[in-house]
Amino acid sequence: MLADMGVNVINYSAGVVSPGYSEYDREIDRLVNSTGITFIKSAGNTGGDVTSPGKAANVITVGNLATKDEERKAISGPFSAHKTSAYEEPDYLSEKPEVCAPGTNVVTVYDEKRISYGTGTSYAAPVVTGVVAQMMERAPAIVGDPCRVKSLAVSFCDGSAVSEEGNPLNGSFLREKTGAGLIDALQMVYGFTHVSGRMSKKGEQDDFRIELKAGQTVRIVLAQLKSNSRTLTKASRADNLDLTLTGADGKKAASSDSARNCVEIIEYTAPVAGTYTASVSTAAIADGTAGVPYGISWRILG
Ligand SMILES: [Ca+2]
Ligand SMILES: [Ca+2]
Repeated sequence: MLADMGVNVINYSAGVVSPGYSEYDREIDRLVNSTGITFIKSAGNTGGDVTSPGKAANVITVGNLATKDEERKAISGPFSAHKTSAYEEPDYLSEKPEVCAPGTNVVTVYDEKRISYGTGTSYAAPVVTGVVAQMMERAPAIVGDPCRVKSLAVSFCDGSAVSEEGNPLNGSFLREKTGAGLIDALQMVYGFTHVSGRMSKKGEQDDFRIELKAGQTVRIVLAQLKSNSRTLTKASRADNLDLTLTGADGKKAASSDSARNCVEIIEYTAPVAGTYTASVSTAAIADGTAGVPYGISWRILG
């Protein structure tokens, strides 16, 4: 119904604690897959389990970074996840949250007479939703394409802005508590290439050529959808696409090949100039899946 009204992006700052991959997560995965709406969800304020539907593979889940102190003064980075920001997910589901935003001591209008301050992922998620809405204005081709939106949103993140303490990597460049890091809207001014595709069988591969000069660093982000309606368990994971970068010499330069994450990220500095090839490959696909949509984006960092 919202899709019929022309809604392109939904912010959802709510949720419930539920074990595993719940019916709620599954329903929102189905909604994103069938409508193309981008669904942005607060991770939850449990300090532990991510709330549903934040465990859904197809949503962008947002954590809260402690960017202000108790006196509401700005502090400098690297920032930690706020102690209430939820980050735990079952080990057969995609790493959550994918991105973070400031959500600590955020100034809000309380009522007609009062200004107040709020803390929680509910404050962080709308920051990302706002950035995504601006992205859609700037690049209308990504409207209705939640994979490309997620790929770009993750690419806009600054991983060095978050603290590594108690926050281990869980897949290349995705941290347990803060995902790809702090979303940075200013990154939108940089040149991005973004493409959509669809994989329909195991062993299939799509190649994208990237010209690099010696010393240039490229960041490549692949985001895939869960495109079927089955439930997810340890024994029945989402379909699995992986990302590889091959050098001009035909040798593998870098790869990101998590079996569970729906986002793969490569950051690579070219030792020599040449044509590199980013490849999206299909590691696993369930019987009866019509096709797994994906979005890939890349940009030269410097
Ligand atoms: Ca996590
Ligand atoms: Ca993968």
